[in-house]
Amino acid sequence: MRKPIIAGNWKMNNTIAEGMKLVNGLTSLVKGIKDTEIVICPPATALAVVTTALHGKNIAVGAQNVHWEESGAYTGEIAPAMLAELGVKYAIIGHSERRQYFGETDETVNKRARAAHRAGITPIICVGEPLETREKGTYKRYVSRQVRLALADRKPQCVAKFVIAYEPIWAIGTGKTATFEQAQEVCEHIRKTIAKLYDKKTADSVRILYGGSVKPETIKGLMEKPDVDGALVGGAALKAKDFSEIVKFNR
Ligand code: G2H
Repeated sequence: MRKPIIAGNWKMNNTIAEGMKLVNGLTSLVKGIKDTEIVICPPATALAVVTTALHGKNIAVGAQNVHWEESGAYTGEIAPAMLAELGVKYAIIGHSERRQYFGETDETVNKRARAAHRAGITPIICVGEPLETREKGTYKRYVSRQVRLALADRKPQCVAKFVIAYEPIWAIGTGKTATFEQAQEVCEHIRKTIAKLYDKKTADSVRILYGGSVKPETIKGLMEKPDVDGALVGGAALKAKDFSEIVKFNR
């Protein structure tokens, strides 16, 4: 049985004051929920304050990126141990916005995931195809290649703990959610890819999320699909009420 995860990606939104307002609202709205893992990923500036505020609560904190080296001359980057020290439990890695605007590659995604795992941080590895690949019909091949390169040289016991988020680029922030069937098709394909690379047991352990314009109205249909284990939520994670409704998809 895979425990569902609902993760909120705040992207470059919320000052500490704004973020804390959201956290306080959310904490009371999701109080007592234990059957779903709740994660919020604030910008780096708010991580210290938010992890302190959520200590011992049922909401875990994730970072939006992590560097692969332990320390050194990497201006602007944050090392895994620095995040772990704060109590950060997850790190989003390879989001399409990082791939598109900040030169993230499959190779750096692989290195970041490895470094995060070593520091006890669960990577949430993002994959997903652009519109033209979807239209050409080669999206499954595109996504399985991203998965293969992200996981290259990792042992099955590590991979079993990873989280993969399928976020078709054409559905991100556009209001166009993939249909439930489209999400299931690719999430199932990702699981089959992992089974081929490793084994069925590993593939059955990995949690696969869908991301791209997830809203309170769409979460239930997505979660009914057998290979969708949760969601990575952007826009709707910025409102405590919307995000809490997504978290409570099974209520
Ligand atoms: C996809 C998603 C969160 P949104 O980027 O990672 O954002 O829900 O706004 O499409």
